[in-house]
Amino acid sequence: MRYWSILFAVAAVFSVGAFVYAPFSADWWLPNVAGDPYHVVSTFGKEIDSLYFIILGITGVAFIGTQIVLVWVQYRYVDEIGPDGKPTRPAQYFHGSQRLEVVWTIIPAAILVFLALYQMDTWASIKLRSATPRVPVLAEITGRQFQWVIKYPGPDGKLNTADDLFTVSDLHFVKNQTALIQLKSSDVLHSFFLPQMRIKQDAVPGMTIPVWFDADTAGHYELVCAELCGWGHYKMRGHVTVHETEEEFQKWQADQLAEQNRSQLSMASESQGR
Ligand SMILES: [Cu+2]
Repeated sequence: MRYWSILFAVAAVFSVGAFVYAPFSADWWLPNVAGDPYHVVSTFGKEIDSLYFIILGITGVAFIGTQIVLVWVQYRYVDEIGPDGKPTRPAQYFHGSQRLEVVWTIIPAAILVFLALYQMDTWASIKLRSATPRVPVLAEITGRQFQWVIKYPGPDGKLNTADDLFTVSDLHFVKNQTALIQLKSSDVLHSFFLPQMRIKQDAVPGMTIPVWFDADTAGHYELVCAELCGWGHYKMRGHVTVHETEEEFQKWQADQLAEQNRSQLSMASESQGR
């Protein structure tokens, strides 16, 4: 039945078409700034994206090639019954082709080695502890089922003091400043994911992992968990606010601290009243 190969061809044409069309349609493409869809906000975002495009190009060529072969094989070797009621082309069994296997092992291996070497500098500059920028820690972020507990050092700049500010899944930092966080997990594996800043880092129980990023455009972005961490995984969607100026950030922090103290006071007086 050649109908099946036609059906597969339609699916292949549709998916190849979507693949080719996606880069030209902002809504389908990588997450960036609202109203400026092709602008990467973080300093190393461009580097990450160019690596992504190289991998996408290679896998795209392989994808289109395999789709063509898939449809052609289905069409060419369709099961046909002759007028005598027997298959016109009986099945043949063979033990495979060693040459073909060598070729399709060596080519992907060579591509993987190339990618591994090519991305090394980018990885080293973003992920290695030795490359951690020497800036004050913005916050300690602890993933837990199912929220991001964010602890800011407060006005004294030191963590674990009386003026620490706590927020839940609400991350704030300042435009054009390197934000350095200490990432932790208090239960299972989570993955700290800032799609617009091209940052993804696992939060591992028992470890404190430095993570840094920046943004050249003030605004609102997303913080999500990219690790399926339990039934409430979807709830770990948080908000990121990039402030235009340091003053604006300080003001936000002061307001939040006042609010935090007020609610603590009211909780204390409530418990005394009982
Ligand atoms: Cu999670």
